[in-house]
Amino acid sequence: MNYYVLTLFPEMIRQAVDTSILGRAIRSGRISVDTVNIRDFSVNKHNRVDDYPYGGGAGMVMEAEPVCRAVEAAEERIGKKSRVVYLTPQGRVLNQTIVEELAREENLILLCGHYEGIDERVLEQKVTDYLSIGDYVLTGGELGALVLIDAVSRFVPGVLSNEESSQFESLQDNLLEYPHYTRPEIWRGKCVPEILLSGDHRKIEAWRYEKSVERTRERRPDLLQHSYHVTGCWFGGDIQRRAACGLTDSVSRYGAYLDLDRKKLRKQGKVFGSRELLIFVLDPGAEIPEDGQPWRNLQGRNTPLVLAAGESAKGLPRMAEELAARGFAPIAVFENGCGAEKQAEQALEIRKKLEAFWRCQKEESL
Ligand code: 9D3
Repeated sequence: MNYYVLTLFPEMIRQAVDTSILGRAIRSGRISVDTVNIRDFSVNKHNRVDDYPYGGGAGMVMEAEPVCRAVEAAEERIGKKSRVVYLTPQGRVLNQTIVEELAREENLILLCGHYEGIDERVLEQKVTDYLSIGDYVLTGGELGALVLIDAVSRFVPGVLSNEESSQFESLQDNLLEYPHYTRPEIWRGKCVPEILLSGDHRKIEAWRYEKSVERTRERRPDLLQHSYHVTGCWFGGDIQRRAACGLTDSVSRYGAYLDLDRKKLRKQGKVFGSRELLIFVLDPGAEIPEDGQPWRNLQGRNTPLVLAAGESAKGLPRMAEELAARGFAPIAVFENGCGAEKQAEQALEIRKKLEAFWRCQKEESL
């Protein structure tokens, strides 16, 4: 990932990115951070880049021309079309989904404003994304750019070591992380929860999930409104099972698995709620057993659904329709493969679709 930061204070960017994990990532060539000093593109003999606002009012406004030339300088260095992110309190608030989406870019141009803002005309011409880092007031865009660089770089392969990278992100499932403990077992009279010493991994998992939910309810009840439970199910063989489990694990820390090939399950069926997500992987070429289709006893209650199948999938849209008639809301249908290479891409797509789904639900209920 190559970042191009356009700013009046390049040393502020350099200071931060040459340190710690980002510094290491730069030295190993996994990321690069180029700074472009907007002042170098001043069109004024006093090197000024700001002027009074038309219409009056407080503060100064950054001129369009130097900003435009700075963007073009970055575009020339890159040599192809890339996103231009303007850090501004008026942007969409950055979140983990946006971070992961940005991490898929090869180059990012980050524009940092100062003073009251930047002449609207150059923004209209050059900016592709308006992003804020939260609802509070900063003195300029540099800290926003740094926050973005830090969060995005974690998703660049090789930036985090195995130790540092967690397979599971804290915000998966929209739940906070469970509490952590290390030695000593008793510290100033306080014990480590007994269950963590039991060695019973199923129980430990269940306890951690419970703690995650409890903690989210206490500290971030707003997140809980968007929490969901993921079930990955499959119909077919090992390939489908692996795809279903892989996809489930990449969107959820606490996902469940369901083998639709099991006769018993086909008989008893299962009803999913609206706070669940069903990921359904099948091989549409597989022989469908006489006692019905694999979805025969699956029922949704407005349950978001992801359907995926192997390369030769044909009947998928029809299956999506049938499942829709059974109470599922198809949010994504992947017809062309569900291998490991595609997994990260599909997981991100699922998360984006799911967020849109929740947004829709919320609007409908208003
Ligand atoms: C004091 C000026 N404000 C008018 C009431 C508008 C204003 C302009 C520029 C407020 C802050 C800034 C500088 N902030 C950023 O450039 C910025 C920012 C932020 O302030 N909050 C959250 N995210 C970001 S990203 C860039």
